[in-house]
Amino acid sequence: MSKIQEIQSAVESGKKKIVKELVEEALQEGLDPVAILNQGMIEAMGNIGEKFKTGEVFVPEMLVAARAMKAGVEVLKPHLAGGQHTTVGKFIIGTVEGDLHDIGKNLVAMMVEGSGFEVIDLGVDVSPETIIETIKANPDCCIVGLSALLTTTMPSLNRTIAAITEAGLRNQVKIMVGGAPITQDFADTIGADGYAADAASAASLAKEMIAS
Ligand code: B1M
Repeated sequence: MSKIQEIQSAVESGKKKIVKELVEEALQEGLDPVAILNQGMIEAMGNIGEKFKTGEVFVPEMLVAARAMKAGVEVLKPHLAGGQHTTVGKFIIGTVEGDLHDIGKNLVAMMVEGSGFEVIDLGVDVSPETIIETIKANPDCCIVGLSALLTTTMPSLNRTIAAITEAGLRNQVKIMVGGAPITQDFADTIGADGYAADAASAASLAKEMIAS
């Protein structure tokens, strides 16, 4: 079994300590941090999601796998995020109301921060009101990033954008959306300014948004 396959299997079985050790070893062996993330960890979460769908695993298994992945991401973080220190703008990010998934959102926050933004991470289950208060408290914020992982929380994206518009703040910020069930079409339908499929694309899109 290759090191990346070992990482994948340890993430899937929720072995947090072993994941940390394996990621450290993989980096020492010179493996590409992006491959460790994509093929080792994100693929493992995809597998665990499939097993959840077919009833082979339940919520506790998803939870321990998520914790194991987070432990691995902590080790990878300095190798992924890049070393830019100047601030190109403020980026508010959160997972929308009703949704507790934060691994993808955290990866987006990390990559966006690595590309030079100051990131204000509001966490999960973030209400439209909290987003609005945060924009008001940070009038220099240029982008709001919203993540949703459940089909049932996709309407929260819509509600959040509508609330930002009603609060008269829509022209002040660009809005980026993402998350597994989101598509470019959906983003267009709800009036977002942009959609990114993954964390690296989110970081490039953020830079494009402030350049335009
Ligand atoms: Co949940 N869950 N979960 N879960 N969970 C999914 C999403 C699911 C697809 C599993 C399945 O059925 N196959 C399914 C949703 C089905 C649907 O809506 N159609 C599901 C379900 C049903 C549920 C519960 C309802 C289960 C229950 O209680 N019966 C429940 C809901 C709780 C809630 O939120 N209210 C629930 C709970 C949980 C846990 C808490 C146990 C745990 C989350 C722990 C955590 O995040 N701290 C969990 C997990 C781990 C998953 C899976 C297995 C993995 C998610 C993940 O971390 N993926 C997931 C299955 C799957 O995704 N295949 C599943 C890895 C991550 C790197 O990818 O988040 O997609 P992702 O992020 C990507 C891109 O989407 C994008 O970039 C990221 C990096 O490349 N991206 C953005 C994300 N946000 C972005 C924002 C952007 C741009 C790009 O701009 C701002």
